[in-house]
Formats: sequence, C-alpha cells, structure tokens
Amino acid sequence: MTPHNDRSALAKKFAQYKADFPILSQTIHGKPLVYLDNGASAQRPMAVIDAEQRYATSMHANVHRGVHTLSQRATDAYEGARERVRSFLNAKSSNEIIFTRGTTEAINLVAQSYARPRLGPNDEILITWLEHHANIVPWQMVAAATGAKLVVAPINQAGELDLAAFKSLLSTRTRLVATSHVSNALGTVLPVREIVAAAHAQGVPVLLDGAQAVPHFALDMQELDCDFYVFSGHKLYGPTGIGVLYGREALLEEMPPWQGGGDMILSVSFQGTTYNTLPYKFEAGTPNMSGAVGLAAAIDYVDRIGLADIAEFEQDLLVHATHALTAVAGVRIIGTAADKASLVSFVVDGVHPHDLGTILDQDGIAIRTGHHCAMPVMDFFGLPATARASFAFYNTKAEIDQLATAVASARALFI
Ligand code: C6P
Repeated sequence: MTPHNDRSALAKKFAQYKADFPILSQTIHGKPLVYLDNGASAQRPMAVIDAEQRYATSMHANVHRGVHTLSQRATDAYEGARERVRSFLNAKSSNEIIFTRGTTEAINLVAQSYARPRLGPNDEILITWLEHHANIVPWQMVAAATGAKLVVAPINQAGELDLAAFKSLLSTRTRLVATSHVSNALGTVLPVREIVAAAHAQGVPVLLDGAQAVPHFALDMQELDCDFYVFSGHKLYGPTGIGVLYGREALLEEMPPWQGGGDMILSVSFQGTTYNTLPYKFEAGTPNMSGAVGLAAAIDYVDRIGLADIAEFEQDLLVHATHALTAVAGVRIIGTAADKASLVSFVVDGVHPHDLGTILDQDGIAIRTGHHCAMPVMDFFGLPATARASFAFYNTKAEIDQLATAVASARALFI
C-alpha cells in the first residue's frame, strides 16, 4: 500500500473521480444524489459505458463460431476480457477464469458441479453465520439432494467469526468450506488466510465469496491459495449479468459441466458428446460478451486508480462514518469487527429501517434497508432489518455528514 500520511492529498486525489460517473450528477427529489448503496450495486464510470458501447457499435457478433471479421473481433474482445480478469486476480491460467452471470451463479456452479457429485450422507459443508443467502441456499440444496449436512461456524457480538470454533468444526467429515471474504450485512472482513490454511491442513478445499471484497482490496489467487473465488461485475463498477468463478485448474478439470448446450462441446452425436476443454466446458450457450468487455474496462479503471489507495481512502471514510453515526442519538451500529470494509449497518431507536430509508430518499440519500439477504445475521442480532450505508471511492466525508444529519432529523420525527 502506498503510504499516504497526507490525508488531504488522498482526499484531493479521490475528489476527481465522481465526475467519471454520469449517474451521480443528478438530483433526486430536488436534492443532489448521495449514493451510499454501493454494496448492493456500484455505479459505472464513463470508461465502462464507453467500452460496452464500443463493443456494441464495432465488434458485436457471436463468439467462437464465426470466421467472419466481427465474430473474430467479438471473440478477441471476450477472450481479452478473460485474460484481463486473470491478470487482475493473478490466477495462473485463463483456464481458471469462468464467466458466469454473477456471484450467485458461480456458487451454484460449484455446488452442482463440485459438491453434488462428491457428497453423501455423513459428509459436511462448513459455512459461517455471516453468509449471504447465495452462500447458504445452494449448499442447502446440495445437502437435500445428497444427505450431506450443513455446518455453521458461529460469530461473536461484534460480528466476527469465532475462528477457534470454526477450526473445531473442521473434521474428517468436512468436504468443503464456503465462506464470505467480506460480510455484506456487517462489513466484517473474515480471516480468509487462516481459514484457507486451517482447511487445507485437513485437505479440505475452500470457496471464498468475494462479492463484497473485490471492490475494496487487491487480490492474488496464488497468494490467497483458495480453491474457488467468486464475484460479481456490478459491485466492481462494471455491468450487471456478468461475474466470475475462479477455480483451481486441477479441480475444474475434474468437475463435470453443469449446463449443456452450444460452445461447451467438442463433438455431439446421438451416441454421445465430448465436452470442450476449460474454460468453455462451463460456459454453455452464448455468453455475455459486452458484460465481459465492460467488466474488463471496470478492472482497468480501478487498477488505474489503484486498489491500495482505494482501500486506504475507503478506510478513512469508514472511520469517519463510524464516528459520525455513533454521535447521533439513538443510533446503534450493528457489526463492530476490528477489521471491516467500508460499510456501516445500523439501527435507529424508534425508527424502522424501511421508514428511515424512505425518509432519507426524500433528501436524495440512497441507502439499503432490510435483511440484506442475510437473514441468519439479522436473527443473530435479534433484528428484522438494519439500515446500511456502503461507501465507494467516489463518496466523500461531506456526504457522510449529510447522512448523519439526515438520520438525526429522521429520528426527531419519531420522538
Ligand atoms: N449482495 C447486497 O446488497 P449477485 O446478486 O449474484 O450479484 O451477488 C450475490 C451476493 C453474494 N454474496 C455476497 C456477500 C453479496 O453481498 C451478494 C449480493 C447485495 O448486499 C445484493 S443482496
């Protein structure tokens, strides 16, 4: 990480980026938009919008099929995007990069293709209490189909994983560990290196759900040493409908395809089918080429800014938001882990989160309210819902101050 002892230099650097996002310059209900729902979906810079438009206006045709010029251009653009994702993740080979619709589809792919054929009664899948439904339900479906058991590692009152308990739940029955890298409901950063080391010590592969991690810190698959890593383009300033499954090549090689169709075959006859090689074996049908091109442009964009600087700037926003919201009477922050990404979940005494979200919207402030597709986390804290402000590098301390003021005003309406 570049040391930026000069906070104002860092703030100045980041003040320039908001202008790259056309959607952010509008007013909502007559007020300048303050977009604090980046954990749900981040906005797209012009560089991404332009890349998708360039693709649509000069390159688009189907991929891997045509000998004509446009098909070759589309194929080069799509495969170029795969290589860009590979270099972003420092994966060993582009065979390890499978394009999916998003995090959810990537986890379902691993559940159906890796776990389901391998698991039986007495086998266990170990997850944590912090998971998004996308990292719970696919495993419940596999468990229902195979007789395997879902085991859940507990968390503490700060919303941190109980690592000792997690390790004690790893056993000879554990066949897969699947955990989030960053909790979407609380912002907790999980100790993924310790998780991977503990699981590997028992020969258990690990899937990491990186949906909320990828926009915030630089990643290196070879250093992280996990077996599967998944994320969505739309949380990384890219398009919707595109995501990535990184998988260790040896494991992907052993896995059967999970969907059949065009492009995932080498030959088909009524006697039988020979499947294509990696990565195409897992990409049946026409893929989302413009999404992949947009994702590659988003990666170029964040890499130009520098993820180390992004992480440092966003940590500053997190500290500021934590202080600003804690100072508001009646506010309680949910999720106080020592290591958090730039996201604050909170409740306001006497104000339902949905009412709060609706009132803040009138001030042009967009936050997320609800269970955040993490109902077990809400149950753990005995809450139906929280309000969640999730920050991107285009947010500012002034916007956070506006949030705190608006929350205080909203509470005043209810007391
Ligand atoms: N979380 C949020 O507001 P998809 O929908 O496939 O792009 O991502 C699913 C997903 C999986 N894991 C984690 C940790 C996530 O945060 C998400 C999406 C959004 O928190 C929408 S619910």
